[in-house]
Amino acid sequence: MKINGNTRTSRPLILIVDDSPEVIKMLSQIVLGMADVVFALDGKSGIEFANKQQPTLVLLDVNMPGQNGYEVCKNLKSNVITKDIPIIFVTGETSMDAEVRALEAGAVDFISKPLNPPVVAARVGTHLTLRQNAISLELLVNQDPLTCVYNRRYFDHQLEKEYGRHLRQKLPLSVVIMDIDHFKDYNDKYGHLEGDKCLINVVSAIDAVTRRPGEIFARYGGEEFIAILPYVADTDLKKYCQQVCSVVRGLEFGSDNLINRERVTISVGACSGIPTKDVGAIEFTRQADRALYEAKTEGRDRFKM
Ligand code: GH3
Ligand code: MG
Ligand code: MG
Ligand code: MG
Repeated sequence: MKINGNTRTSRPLILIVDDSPEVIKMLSQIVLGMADVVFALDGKSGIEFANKQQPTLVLLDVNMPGQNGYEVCKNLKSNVITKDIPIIFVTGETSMDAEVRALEAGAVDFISKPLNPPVVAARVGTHLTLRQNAISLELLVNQDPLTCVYNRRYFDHQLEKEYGRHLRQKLPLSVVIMDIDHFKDYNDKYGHLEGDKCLINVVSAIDAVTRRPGEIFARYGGEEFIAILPYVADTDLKKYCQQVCSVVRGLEFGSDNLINRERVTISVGACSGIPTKDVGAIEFTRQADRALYEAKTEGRDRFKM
């Protein structure tokens, strides 16, 4: 999947969770120049919002009706979806105890009232920058620079996760490996830069048909790509394999002179099954790779599963 995802790279978003509209108003005025601002008047709706929108940063009150700030903080920190969002406590509490409790609950900072606007702005600014740098790095670490889809590092990590999830649920999972046929010849004929363009187009075409929720598509290496299809087996897997072969076959490359349009094909190997304890995720990849090899030896431009 082309990485556009749910991590914010453009204008940051700050979530203020506080039961006092006056405090929300004051904090909003302080940070509005740096970020978009949304608010929640209690912990429960703050948590719901954070899960849906994944703000860049949370400003959190301690004393609120319902869950207090420490509980909200612990909740956000124990959830994979929200655990990396920095939380700054902004509170009337001034004791060292309160500050320690906040930091132990996972907060990155603790600001006591009365608020000094320039200090609040400076601290919020620092944590926003740190978070955005972390998001950019995360993207770099997981993204293939040429094609902008996920890279092998991310894929391997996700496959382990999905494998575990499907093992617990006793439901089938598919892994599909795709390799461009005779791509060396394409490079030899048109040069490496044209080869790169071809790769980008092939990736876009496959990416566009790998869009169901939870599906992950990555560049596995050179001219090889790989997909995880959760809860997919048999007929659906076959359909997917036919579809990727067909969309790539339909692409046209090369000169504008219609007579000389170049085409490429891919060979595809797939493996599906319900994960078991004694067979690891790597075995799915290995089997898909063996199927790919068969597709190659049987003449290419086809799939095997
Ligand atoms: P087969 O059908 O057996 O897969 O043949 P092939 O030529 O595709 O396979 P081979 O493994 O011999 O060559 C892979 C080619 O892919 C060679 C390499 O230069 C090219 N390639 C790998 N990564 C890139 C890339 O990032 N850009 C370009 N332009 N070419 C790449
Ligand atoms: Mg309060
Ligand atoms: Mg190849
Ligand atoms: Mg290859």
